[in-house]
Amino acid sequence: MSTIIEDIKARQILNSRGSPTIEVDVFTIDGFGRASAPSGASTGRAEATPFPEGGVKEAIKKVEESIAPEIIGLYADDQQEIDAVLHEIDGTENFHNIGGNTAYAVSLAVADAAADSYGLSLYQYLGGSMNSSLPYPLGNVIGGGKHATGRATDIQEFLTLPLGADSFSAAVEANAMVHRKLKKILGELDATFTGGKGDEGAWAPNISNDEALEAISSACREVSEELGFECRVGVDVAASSLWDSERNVYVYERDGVERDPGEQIEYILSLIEKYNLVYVEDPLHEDDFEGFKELTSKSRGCLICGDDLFVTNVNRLQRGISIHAGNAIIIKMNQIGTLTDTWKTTQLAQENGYVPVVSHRSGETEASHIAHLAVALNAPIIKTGVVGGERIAKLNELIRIEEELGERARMASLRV
Ligand code: 2PG
Ligand code: MG
Repeated sequence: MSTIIEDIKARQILNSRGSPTIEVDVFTIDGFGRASAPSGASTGRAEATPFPEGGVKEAIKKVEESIAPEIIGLYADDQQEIDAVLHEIDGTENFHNIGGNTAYAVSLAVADAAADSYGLSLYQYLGGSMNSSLPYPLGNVIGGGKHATGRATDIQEFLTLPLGADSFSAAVEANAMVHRKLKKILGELDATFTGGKGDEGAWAPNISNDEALEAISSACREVSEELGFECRVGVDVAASSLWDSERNVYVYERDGVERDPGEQIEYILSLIEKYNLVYVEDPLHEDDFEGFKELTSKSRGCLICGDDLFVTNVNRLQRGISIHAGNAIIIKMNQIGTLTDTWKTTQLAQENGYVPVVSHRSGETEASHIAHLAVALNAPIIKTGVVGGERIAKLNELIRIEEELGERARMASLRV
């Protein structure tokens, strides 16, 4: 068995929005790995640059001309070395030269090839199979913001979290039921509703934030009663998309309201209380560490999660930890580029009691690596969407992993 890298190929494929992205194949002497990069619509300013100037075509050239000559001949199971080489070739802080998505696809395809060389599943190779746990699926069921258009909700995502489920399969079923029930509820609320969905498969009706919260709360209640376990509600405000930095206000265009930072915190606290929210992501804009700190200290029993705030970056997370800003972090590998960096940030989060939430992007491919990543990293939550082939690919993979783990399968420990 050898993990020596013999060849690496890159090509342009499409993501779920029909936009071009990069896919990378890695061949070792005894194995093969493949990975493709997702892409965001509501991206954080501090994220890795997705592609070099010149886009996907240029990224492919970088793989062929700069990365392949350095990586061929190295061991695919020396992930740290591979990721260090990617940083060295790039030479900037945020993968400005080769692109974070290029780094993502190479780094992950190498791990995929190493796992295959050993005859292991990716989660087994990365995390081992004795201590692995399954994450709770956090599912986007109603949405707007930058993931939809027209008169959809200002808040980007209304999410369901089946906290009481005792298996991953039961949890997935609960989320699908919430999504199905909402079709009927939303049809009654919005006479113009055509069943239209946003980028992640969430319904995109023309309703207010409050109406959306009422609707998802009642769907979750019904499902909880039918299945006999707790199903709770969360939101991703994606507040950077609402923030007007010149006037220092959050603009809720659909709802016709503006809120200054103080009012925004009060508003979020009132939603947490009224709807018993278990999860709030990016309630404030991406540079408001102090606001996150205030909200975290004033809220109880709710995960306050940083996405655009932390961008999976260990330094930004460290800054948050030092002032107790938030208590959860979105882990999107393509925000930071490599597996090693992703692992470091997740470790730091776990050591400091922050809940890591492994997440999809709004533009996804059919690849299911993040399902393996969530299990390997022991992340208590995976955010993947509820319907649509590229979202289902992750959920179905987790159902298979649950089956493969057999008696050892257990849900991650998640205390809110
Ligand atoms: C988010 C994500 C995924 P995007 O804001 O959390 O839901 O969206 O990939 O567009 O950044
Ligand atoms: Mg987000």
